Amino acid sequence: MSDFENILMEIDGGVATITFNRPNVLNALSAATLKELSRALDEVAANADVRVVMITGAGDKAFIAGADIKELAVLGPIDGQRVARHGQAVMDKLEGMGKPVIAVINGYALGGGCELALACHLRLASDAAKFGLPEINLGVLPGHGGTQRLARLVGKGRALDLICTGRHIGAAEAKEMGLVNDVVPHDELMDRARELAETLASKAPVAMRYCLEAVNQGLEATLNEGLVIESNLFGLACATEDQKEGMKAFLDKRKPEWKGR
Ligand code: CO8
Repeated sequence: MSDFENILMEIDGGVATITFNRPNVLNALSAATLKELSRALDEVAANADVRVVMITGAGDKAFIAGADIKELAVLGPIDGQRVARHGQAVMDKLEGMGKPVIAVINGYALGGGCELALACHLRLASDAAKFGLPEINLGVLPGHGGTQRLARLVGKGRALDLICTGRHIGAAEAKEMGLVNDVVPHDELMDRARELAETLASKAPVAMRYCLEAVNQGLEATLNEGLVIESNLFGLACATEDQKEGMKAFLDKRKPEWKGR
């Protein structure tokens, strides 16, 4: 197991759980934390036993309350751009890792924490969670993909509302605008997240990767280009042993046994 200082990583039955573990600063994303996350993502991407990743925050109060403001406060323009690009690259790695990542949002998801949740494929929130992109209150703007991913997820008008006012919203409003997939009672969050992760882990892994790719790449393309991406991936899926197994299992009226090939 890896030697992380700012995160915890646990792998259990096909599900890797990465927990941001700096509760005394509400799990603020320091540069060191971001580097560890990047390393953890490389490890789970390379581990064929891991089918699904859950990301959450330690303690009862925060998922991640943003980038570490102590570090941001001393940035000049060159480093500001470099640090933003690095954070964006880590979010891209998360989004493109080929395995579904669930943000399990147990409290404040602000600034870079909200941006990290936006890079995840699914977002499950506690009813105590709070969301926001308050960077405008610090004299800056979101720098880890928030201006782009939030607008794509909830639409331009709603994204500009949150980005330009910096206001915090509760879980119910986040659900209503499509920022999160579902909201559950705080005490049930981890159990419900685990159930969702196990459901995803029971699916055909290669087809799962293609689903993520088709949606992610297609959203950046024209409809026609997206449909070509989809049909090409569909063709590739038809070349897998899992396609033969999935359809044979249906016809045999039994559960499929995926090989991930
Ligand atoms: N960075 C560093 N420390 C933090 C952060 C943070 N983002 N958030 C909380 N903390 C620390 C507090 O300073 C405090 O430390 P201490 O006990 O030493 O005083 C501790 O965590 C507990 O916080 P509070 O006492 O403030 O707790 P409250 O319950 O009173 O308030 C809040 C909770 C509302 C979440 C409040 O802490 C808050 O507003 N935090 C900052 C939220 C924020 O502005 N986040 C956005 C940061 S900017 C960002 O994320 C940019 C991302 C893109 C970067 C691009 C790179 C260049």
